Amino acid sequence: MREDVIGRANVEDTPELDRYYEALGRQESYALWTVANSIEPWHPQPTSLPQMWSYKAMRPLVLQALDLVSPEKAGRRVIALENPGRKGTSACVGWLYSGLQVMKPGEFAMAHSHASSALRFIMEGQGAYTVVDGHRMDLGAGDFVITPNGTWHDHGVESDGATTIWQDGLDMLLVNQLDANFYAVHPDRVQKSNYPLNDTAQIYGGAGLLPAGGEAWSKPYSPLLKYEWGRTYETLVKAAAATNGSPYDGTMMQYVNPATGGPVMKTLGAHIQLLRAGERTQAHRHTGSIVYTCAKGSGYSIIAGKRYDWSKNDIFVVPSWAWHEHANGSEREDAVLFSFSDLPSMVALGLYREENLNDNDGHQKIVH
Ligand code: GTQ
Repeated sequence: MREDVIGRANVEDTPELDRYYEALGRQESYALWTVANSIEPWHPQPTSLPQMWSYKAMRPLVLQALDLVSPEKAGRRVIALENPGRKGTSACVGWLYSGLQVMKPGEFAMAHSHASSALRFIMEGQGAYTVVDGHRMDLGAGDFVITPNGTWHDHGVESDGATTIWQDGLDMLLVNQLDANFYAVHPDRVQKSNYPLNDTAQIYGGAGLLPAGGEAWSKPYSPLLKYEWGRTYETLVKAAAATNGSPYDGTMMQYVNPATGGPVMKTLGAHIQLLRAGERTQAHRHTGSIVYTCAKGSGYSIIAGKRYDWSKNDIFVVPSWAWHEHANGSEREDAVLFSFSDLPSMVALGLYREENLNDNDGHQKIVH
């Protein structure tokens, strides 16, 4: 890719150079100027596309898997989301993976661990649970739970529960790109529960309170493993009453590690944002890929100039550096978006950048 710009590679092909490139190739080498403009783009050039997955369309397909395959054979019964611009990479957007896991009452997925970090957002069901390093948690719709890098985890649904669908989010594709992934199967099929039910939420999920004294939390992830929907929504509503929020994100809060105030895990983070009835945000863009799930209400987002209308449990993605803005379509009900992202990785690596759209009242032009 030649560019007629000073400081950029602009070398025309000649038969002599072609022969030279072939000789370099035979020595497992190449001339930088043949690829320099592509591998040093002026700005991020994601091949991921904005995309929305309608829950109404996905749900029957996900439920169909219940009769087609068992979790014993599948390991985990998950229908994963594939970005149309990234076929064959298993990516939902960027290097983020996401899928919809389904289990019926009495089923479980075997205990395992990996170097990638995972998180889950519960979409529907009853009686689901997950066990993380011996901490058992019950999970209901809207709950958010993390299974950080290296922790043992197994999941299931109690026999008197209801079929459960939850969204998984993992950083495994990024970890694989970095050639740093490991996987292990637990010696027992399921972990014993070594602590009182929901103990981490009871101990670390309080109103700005942390255990005094004792052994300080030193692990590189949040000691609070489950963030309950009830408290989350209540906090959002209270915050929305006390602040105008951000012009780009509405009233947005980060799920944090209460011991540090930082993201829940080193590589993956998650946010929850409330758009008041009728609220419409302005456009901004930043590095980092985002997967959004509508947790309540309905509305639309404009991503890279195209409008996506969403309602409960619809999932949509914003690739890195894509302009995006959100709107609550209702004049009466608030709308809530859950999202997870690789923003902690971007920040940790010093790669986070952000820009606001200053034209057109901060709104994108719709591209048809
Ligand atoms: O339960 O950690 O959707 O390892 C894909 C891979 C979930 C999990 C997925 C996984 C998990």
